[in-house]
Amino acid sequence: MQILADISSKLQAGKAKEVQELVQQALDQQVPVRDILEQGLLDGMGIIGAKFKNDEVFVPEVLIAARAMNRGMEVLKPYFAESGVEARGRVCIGTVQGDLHDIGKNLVKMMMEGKGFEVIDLGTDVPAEAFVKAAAEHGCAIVCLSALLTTTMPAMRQVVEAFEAAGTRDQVKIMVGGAPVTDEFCAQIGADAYAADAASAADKALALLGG
Ligand code: B1M
Repeated sequence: MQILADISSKLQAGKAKEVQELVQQALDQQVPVRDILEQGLLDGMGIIGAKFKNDEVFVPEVLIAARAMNRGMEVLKPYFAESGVEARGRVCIGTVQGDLHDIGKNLVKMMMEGKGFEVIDLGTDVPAEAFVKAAAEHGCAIVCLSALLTTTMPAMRQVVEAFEAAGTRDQVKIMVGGAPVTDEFCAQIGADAYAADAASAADKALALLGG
C-alpha cells in the first residue's frame, strides 16, 4: 500500500512531522493499526538498521529516524488501548544502564498500557538500584528490562542481583527483552520471563500476574 511505503521512506529520511501526518492519514483511511506499525514504521526502522550495519548511514541519521519513529508511535498510542480493560497493576520499565535505545521499550510500554497496566517509565541508561528503588516506591509487581546491545545485557543480571541484595526479589516478576536477549539468557540470569516482542511482553505480563 502506497501510504505505508511513504511512512517507511519518510521515517528513513527522518522527517518526523511528515511521518506523524502520514500515520494520521493512514488511520483516517482505516488502514489497520498493526499494518501501519509493522509495514510502515517498523519497516522503515528495519531498513535503517540494515543500512547502519552496512555503514551506509551513521548515528545522526539513525537518531533522526528514531525520533520520527517515536513521533509516529505517539499517534498510534491511543489505538493500542483495548476498550474496557480493568486496571491490572503497575509495571516499572527501563532500558538498562549503558544503553540508550528506547524505541522497543516505548513500544512495550504502549502495549502494556493497552492491556490496562499503569507503566512507570524510568527511561534509558537506568542503573540497577534505580529499578529497585522505583519498584518499591511505586509498588510495581512487574519490572521490564530492555537491552539492545550485547555489551549491556550483563546489566540485566545486575538488576536481578540488586533486587536480591535489597531483599525484594520475591516481590517482583522481572521480564527481559530486546533484540540480543533470548529465553536462555533470561534463565541464566534468573529473570522470570523473556518476551520477543511488545505484544507478547504484554501477554506474558498478564500471565505472570495470573490474569
Ligand atoms: Co544502535 N545498535 N547503537 N542506535 N541501533 C543496534 C542495536 C545494532 C544492532 C545496529 C547494528 O550494528 N546492526 C548495534 C548493536 C550490536 C550489538 O550489540 N549486537 C547498535 C550499536 C552498535 C549502537 C552504538 C554502539 C553505535 C555507535 O555509537 N557506534 C550506539 C550505542 C549507544 C548506546 O546505547 N550506548 C548506538 C546508538 C543508536 C542510536 C542512538 C543512534 C539509535 C537509538 C535511538 C533510540 O532508541 N531513541 C540506534 C538505533 C535506532 C539502532 C537500530 C538501528 C534500531 C533499534 C530499534 O529501535 N529497533 C538497531 C539495529 C536493529 O535493530 N536492526 C541498532 C526497532 C525496535 C522496535 O526494535 O528495540 O528490538 P527493538 O524492540 C523490539 C524487541 O526487541 C522487543 O520488543 C520490540 C518489538 O516489539 N523488546 C522488548 C525490546 N525491549 C523489550 C523489553 C521487554 C520485552 C520486549 O521487556 C520485557
